[in-house]
Amino acid sequence: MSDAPIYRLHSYFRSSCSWRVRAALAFKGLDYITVPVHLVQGGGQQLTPAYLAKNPMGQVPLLETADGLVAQSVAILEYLEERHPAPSLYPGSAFTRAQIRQVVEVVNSGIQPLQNLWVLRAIEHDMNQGAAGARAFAARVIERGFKALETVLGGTAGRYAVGDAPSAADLFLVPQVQNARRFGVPLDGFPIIARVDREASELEALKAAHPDRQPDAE
Ligand SMILES: N[C@@H](CCC(=O)N[C@@H](CS)C(=O)NCC(=O)O)C(=O)O
Repeated sequence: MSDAPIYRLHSYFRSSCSWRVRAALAFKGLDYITVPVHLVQGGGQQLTPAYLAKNPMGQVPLLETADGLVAQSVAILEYLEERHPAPSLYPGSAFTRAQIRQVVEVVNSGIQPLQNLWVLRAIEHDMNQGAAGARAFAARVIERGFKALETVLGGTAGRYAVGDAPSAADLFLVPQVQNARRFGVPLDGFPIIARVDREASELEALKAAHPDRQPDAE
């Protein structure tokens, strides 16, 4: 590894999607510079014209690479995997890797987008459901997704979300469980999710990427 970090990550400490990418960078031993993007202050720095020019979705994470900008955590993880294959975030056979991607997508497409900040703001303000209504919706979305995820993990989990090796699946699961806690979703009904979360949370990469350990943490 060269002395100067080759990556700059636009990140918000509390963002579960940024946590995924921070963990992937740490897992692969890649140094990077954090560029904080405050999602709340001043109406949200992700919505400034300067940031939208970089990521028209107005979201973090966003990775600046020597090749150019990459947004979307799944795309970023796969880019990092191709650039730095070892240690792999998608270990195992073609089928195992498909299982990893299945868990990733349950979180990435099936749960997180429905409890994203702008969605909850729309429910709270535009649909006049108030903060409590938005929180209740987020909790409902997570609970619904976790019911499915619990069943999926019943078929895939070993020590980690898929088998006995850590993978991208764990990097998506742990931050989503943190979201569940934030929105008051009890894990009692999801013993496999809770067990995998406990195990995977011990991974150094996920610990280093934890929201509380970020330079922009409040
Ligand atoms: N599918 C995208 C989702 C990114 C995303 O939803 N980011 C959230 C934080 S976790 C965000 O920036 N939200 C800002 C907003 O909703 O205004 C990814 O995986 O990177």
